[in-house]
Amino acid sequence: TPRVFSGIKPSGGLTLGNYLGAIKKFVATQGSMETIYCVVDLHAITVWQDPDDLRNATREVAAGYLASGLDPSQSILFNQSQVSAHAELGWIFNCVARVGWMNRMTQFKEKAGKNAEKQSLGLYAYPSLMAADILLYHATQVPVGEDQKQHVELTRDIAAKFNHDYKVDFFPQPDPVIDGPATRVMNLRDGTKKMSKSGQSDMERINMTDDADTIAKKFKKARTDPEPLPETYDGLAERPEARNLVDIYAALSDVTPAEVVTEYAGAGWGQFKPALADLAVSKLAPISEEMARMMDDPAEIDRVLAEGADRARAIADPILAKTYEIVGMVGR
Ligand code: AQP
Repeated sequence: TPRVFSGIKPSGGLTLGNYLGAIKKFVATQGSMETIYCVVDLHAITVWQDPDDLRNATREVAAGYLASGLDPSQSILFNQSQVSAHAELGWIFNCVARVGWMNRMTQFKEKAGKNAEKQSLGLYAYPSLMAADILLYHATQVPVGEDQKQHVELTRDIAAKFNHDYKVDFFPQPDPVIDGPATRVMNLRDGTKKMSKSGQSDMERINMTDDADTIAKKFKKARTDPEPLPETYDGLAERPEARNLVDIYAALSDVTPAEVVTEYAGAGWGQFKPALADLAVSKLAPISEEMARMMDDPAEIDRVLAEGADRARAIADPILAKTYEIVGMVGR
């Protein structure tokens, strides 16, 4: 059976983007394939994280996975730093990947802005650690949001160069799995930017822990244009904010965006936004209540993560050992 790997950075609280673009799909994949899901704490520290906030966010992301339906008896769930093979293979891939490849990564450019010189070296090298996360398990399916597509493609390049340089057929070529209506959930205040955990204003994102009133307020204040909903989905092509809200509605209700447009053709925002808020609350409230319950017992979350890490290590350690042997490291 194909192996699936994906991860989420504990760089803040989970957003609706993380839920629709990642977690919901992780849960849907579970059962049909071998699934490994990670809280990638080593990635989080590529930008400054207060240690207490990092601990809290790591548990919150784990609770988000579990409360959304991830079952630790069906999937391996752990945090990255507990399996040291990630950092070790990441180093080897730093020596395989080329500086020119990293220079083409659009996420680094977006995150660094004009301040590239002031960023951590880790933020720049992030994609080669991500390649290690995936290839350490010989995973071939990587469910991600649209923003991570380029990094999965780089993972393929790293695997191919490693195999070529060492004349082996060891690392497989993983595929990004990007489908459904919400592969790129946009910022509620600016439809040209994606919704992020670490965006400046809280009003631009829905957090998975937001209460019903906050969710309603954020959708009410979400930027839109004055036009009502069009008759067809094509009518949203030049209306990024409007399209985003329709896409979110579709993803939350498991229908296509075209079906949403048909249902609400000609409706104004005064009608659509409250309907969207009600839908979001009905889907998110049970999850956030369960997350809150779990966060009251952090020791139980830590226990699940430690057990997952044991199972992850059982797969990762032999692959790392073989990699060291291929590279020519003397070991036991
Ligand atoms: N807006 C989004 N729409 C769809 N999918 C998204 N993902 C993130 N934002 C959206 C997907 O969630 C998974 C985990 O992402 P991550 O936490 O590893 O990193 P990120 O993509 O950098 O997420 P954020 O929320 O933007 O975090 P910050 O602000 O800290 O950088 C990935 O599969 C991602 O595609």
